[in-house]
Amino acid sequence: MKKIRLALMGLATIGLAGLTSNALAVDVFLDWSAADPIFATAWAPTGLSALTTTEIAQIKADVRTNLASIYNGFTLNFTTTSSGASPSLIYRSTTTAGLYGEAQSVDWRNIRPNESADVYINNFADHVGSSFTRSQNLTRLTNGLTGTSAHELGHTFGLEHYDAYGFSSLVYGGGSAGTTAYSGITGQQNAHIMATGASGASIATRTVPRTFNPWELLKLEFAAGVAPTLGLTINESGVAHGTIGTAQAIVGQAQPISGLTAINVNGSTAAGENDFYSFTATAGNKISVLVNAPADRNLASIDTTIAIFDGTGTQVAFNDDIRFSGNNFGGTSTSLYDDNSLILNYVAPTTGTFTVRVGAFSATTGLSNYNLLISGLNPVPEPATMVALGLGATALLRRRRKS
Ligand SMILES: [Ca+2]
Ligand SMILES: [Ca+2]
Ligand SMILES: [Ca+2]
Ligand SMILES: [Zn+2]
Repeated sequence: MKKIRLALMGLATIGLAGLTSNALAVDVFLDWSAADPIFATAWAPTGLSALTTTEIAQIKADVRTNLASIYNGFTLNFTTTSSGASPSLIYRSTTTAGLYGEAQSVDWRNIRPNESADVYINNFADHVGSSFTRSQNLTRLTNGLTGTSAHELGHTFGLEHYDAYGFSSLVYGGGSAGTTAYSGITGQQNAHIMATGASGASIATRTVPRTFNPWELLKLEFAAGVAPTLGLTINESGVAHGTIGTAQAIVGQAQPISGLTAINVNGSTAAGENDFYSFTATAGNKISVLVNAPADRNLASIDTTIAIFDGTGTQVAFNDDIRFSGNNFGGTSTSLYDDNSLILNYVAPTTGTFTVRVGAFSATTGLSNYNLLISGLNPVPEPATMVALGLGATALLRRRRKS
């Protein structure tokens, strides 16, 4: 489905090559400098006496502790003193009703390291009320501020709202044509950090602790400077791979925080071109495939499609656009989020080779770049695949002796 993208003008094209793992912790500055007077607005509906200086300090301390817990394993250090250029969360107010926070951008792979995000304290007034005790209201406010802080920061590291649906009990339900919505969604998405109003997030789900699901964690593992073991990104092969038979063989890398195995491919298509990638998966593996084309990074102007084929060359899963609304995900009738493509948790029915096709909705679409993130593929290449990847027999023998 064609949708006009909002172009972010004036941003230079940023190269994708050369990203490496960064073991040094990155400071995230929690900027509360404007916050204290705004807490009165957020607290007003409680009808209780004003928050004390001590209580406000405790909220700030708890938000910081909670963020460290939510981002546990990542190389982030949440600090309340600015150390110069660093990602920052700015606690302030807004005149826009209902807006809890706002991120500078959605920055897949964290190409821009020092973005900021706002958290609008005044709008958290709807998280509290006179029917709750002082202690309950403090907890509700703290949980709300924590969730939005983690959410907006997540955007600056590349997370999208649809990532909230990447919980492991969700199973691909779109059929071979991707026309059917996934089933079995009963609100689980709203227990995760990237949940939003469109996914059905409510005051009830915003006032309790939320966590990242495995798919959200995996995408964060591709955020440069944030992941202790940066997800593997390779470039598309220069050799034509426009059919299942000529598909580029890829293998995954195990990621320690999400526990998933994944690879990201930096590729492009010209008008009428399809790119095929093959990999092995074990029966029961949950295969997720995202074609991501952030508009501000010259990964734009493409309305993508993706398909998965089994070892017999039969199409078993398909997606054109990313659609969701509340407990509906996928299919063709739910609300359009993005004209990129995402298949979540296609369960491999057998052990063997699978092939993914990246295509464009329109065969006349011009040259464009994309990132293809695949998880659930096997990490250890079969010998034949290793040869195809250019790893010689010597390397293979050396590997075997060591193991
Ligand atoms: Ca960023
Ligand atoms: Ca290509
Ligand atoms: Ca599409
Ligand atoms: Zn958001």
